[in-house]
Amino acid sequence: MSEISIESFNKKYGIEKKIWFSEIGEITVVNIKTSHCEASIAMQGAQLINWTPVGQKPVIWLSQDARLVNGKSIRGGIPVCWPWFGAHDSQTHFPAHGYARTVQWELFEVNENEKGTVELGFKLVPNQSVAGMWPFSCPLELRIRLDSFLEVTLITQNNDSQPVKISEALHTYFAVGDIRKTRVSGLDGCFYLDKVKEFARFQQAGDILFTSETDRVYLDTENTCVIHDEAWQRKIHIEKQGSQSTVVWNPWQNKSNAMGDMGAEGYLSMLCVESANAATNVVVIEPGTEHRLMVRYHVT
Ligand code: TA6
Repeated sequence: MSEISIESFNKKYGIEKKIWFSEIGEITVVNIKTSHCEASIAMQGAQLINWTPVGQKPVIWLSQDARLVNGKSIRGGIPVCWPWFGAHDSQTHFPAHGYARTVQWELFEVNENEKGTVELGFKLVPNQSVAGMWPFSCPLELRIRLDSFLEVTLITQNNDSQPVKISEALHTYFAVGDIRKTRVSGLDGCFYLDKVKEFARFQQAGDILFTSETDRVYLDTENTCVIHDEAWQRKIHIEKQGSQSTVVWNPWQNKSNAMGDMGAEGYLSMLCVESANAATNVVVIEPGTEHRLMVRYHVT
């Protein structure tokens, strides 16, 4: 539960039947319903956990067994991996994918434009419990634009006196009808590190098909990707800016069943295509400047 009560959230930002706040488990969630879409965003991690354009099936996947518990990562949605992606490069006891997704954020802006696009602004609340992991002055902001498209921008500001190095990802879980009838185009010819094969380096040939655990960091690519969701007769388009890496992940059956929060056979209905700066694609942010990672999703 965030410090501010639901009542005060609703008083400050609630728009009758358009924006309201609720509690799921221990987590405060802001809900939005417009003429274009429905969405929900957890205040912990500013983690979008639902985006469903009008007339579409949900585009973002949330595990049926997701645990909405304070301080624990939520399985699904768009986890913000920051200020590092994956395991910390020297402190093995630091949380995987950084700490931004498991701490409280503050909603500081809600706007609706003349076309009915709703934009929300969240900022990471400085938190003494993580200061030891990240001793830099780097305010973090997430901006979400909701329409028949979904746009998410992660903004890192370096207010420090020295350059700061980060790795990051918008670790998006997409909902698909059947992973076995799904493929991803857009990465043909790109080189990737294969986590399933001790991070050995390979080159992608053609579209990515899914027949077993898949966990790859595609490097040096700003390409737009498309998820061909054949079972649900749709394509999910993934455009990005400020991201040099694309991570593609499906845990497949054994790992999915072992994770405890993927739901029964959860792997069959999801696919992560993450817009990132990971591995050798780390980002150095000079003092007084900012770095933006932006993604834009739409369905045809
Ligand atoms: O992005 C892929 C990955 O790094 C996988 O290796 C797997 O660990 C996944 O993220 C989920 O990580 P999480 O910490 O959310 O369980």
